[in-house]
Amino acid sequence: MRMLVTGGAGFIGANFVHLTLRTRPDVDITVLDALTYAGTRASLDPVADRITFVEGDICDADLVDRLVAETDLVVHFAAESHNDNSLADPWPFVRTNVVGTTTLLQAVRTHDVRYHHISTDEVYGDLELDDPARFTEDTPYNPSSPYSSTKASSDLLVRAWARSFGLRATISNCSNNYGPYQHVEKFIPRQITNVLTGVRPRLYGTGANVRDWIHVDDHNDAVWTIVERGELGRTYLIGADGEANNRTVVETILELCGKQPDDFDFVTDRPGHDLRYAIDSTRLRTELGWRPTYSDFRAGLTATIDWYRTNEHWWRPQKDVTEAAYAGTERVTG
Ligand code: NAD
Ligand code: TDX
Repeated sequence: MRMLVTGGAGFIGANFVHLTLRTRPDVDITVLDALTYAGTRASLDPVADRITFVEGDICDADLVDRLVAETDLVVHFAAESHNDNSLADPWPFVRTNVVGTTTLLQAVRTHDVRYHHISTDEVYGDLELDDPARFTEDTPYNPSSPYSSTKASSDLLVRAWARSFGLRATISNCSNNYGPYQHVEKFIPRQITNVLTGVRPRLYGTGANVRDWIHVDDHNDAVWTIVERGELGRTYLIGADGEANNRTVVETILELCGKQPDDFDFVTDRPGHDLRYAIDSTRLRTELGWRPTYSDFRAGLTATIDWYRTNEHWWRPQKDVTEAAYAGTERVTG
């Protein structure tokens, strides 16, 4: 089978390529990635001779049409993915997440290719900290940020193409991922690399916000489950029951790195900061029989810290420029 992976030089897409080569070595993989600040070929170095890499933009309709014509399956990861960046400048988010997805959908429609759309739980907005509810496939869309609203838009475009044009598509909405090859702008790698470089971790607001953490390999294993056994036209939520507040995550990273658990700073809160995400993945588990394998968040974090410790050459080039951008908006508050 031939597969086109968009955004395969980014965090989740690169891990998806690695997992696929380990578990489905017969799949013929082409990666399409624009190599924005968030993508690097270094994430694919270990498998460079086993895939075809195309540097290009998902908004380039001619290129996308040519690549889609030559494939059996598209798994679409490419996106602008960071909420803080979307608050500073929403335009790249509208372009890549909305126009880019539409460009892919048109090509997939023309060539009648199976399509899987990668999305986020953030399309559902947020939950109160003390609300026992979790998101399900029936939760109404209510995105908060430019990032999540462009992801919600892209999901709705997929649903429309499936209904109006019979697109053979599935959608997954996953919770917060962690693991190797994640850009240091994101919460967990930022705090790990801060500690590794002698800088205090930085918690937005009070650190009470809750995220539902899943190891990236569990996310990608669920994606394969949906691609292989999911019902066309359907949405599946992916989550591993990994709720934790940000302060607890930082304290755990500090402890696992041998530091004092209160060795962090509170900084300016993110505008519109979503309080809590929580996924109910019952549909995926009962209908498709999927289960996560990384049930121990501490163990997953320990392995991730080890990865960043031994792969400084991978993250070092991103670190200073990322921190310089944060320094422009962040103030220590406590
Ligand atoms: P990332 O920012 O690490 O990677 C995105 C990749 O897309 C990069 O390699 C970048 O170069 C590429 N890209 C960006 N614009 C492009 C364009 N116009 N054309 C071609 N390539 C382009 O993102 P990620 O964290 O790996 O997220 C991947 C997908 O998973 C996204 O769709 C995101 O919304 C979704 N998602 C992420 C999480 C998470 O916790 N990170 C959770 C749920 C869903
Ligand atoms: O330095 C920080 N301090 C901090 O307290 C950073 C970078 C973040 N945070 C907080 C904000 C969030 O509550 O940590 C939490 C996680 O932040 P991010 O890593 O920016 O993730 P989030 O905004 O939750 O979105 C992520 O999960 C859903 C991904 O970036 C999205 O692509 C995905 O859709």
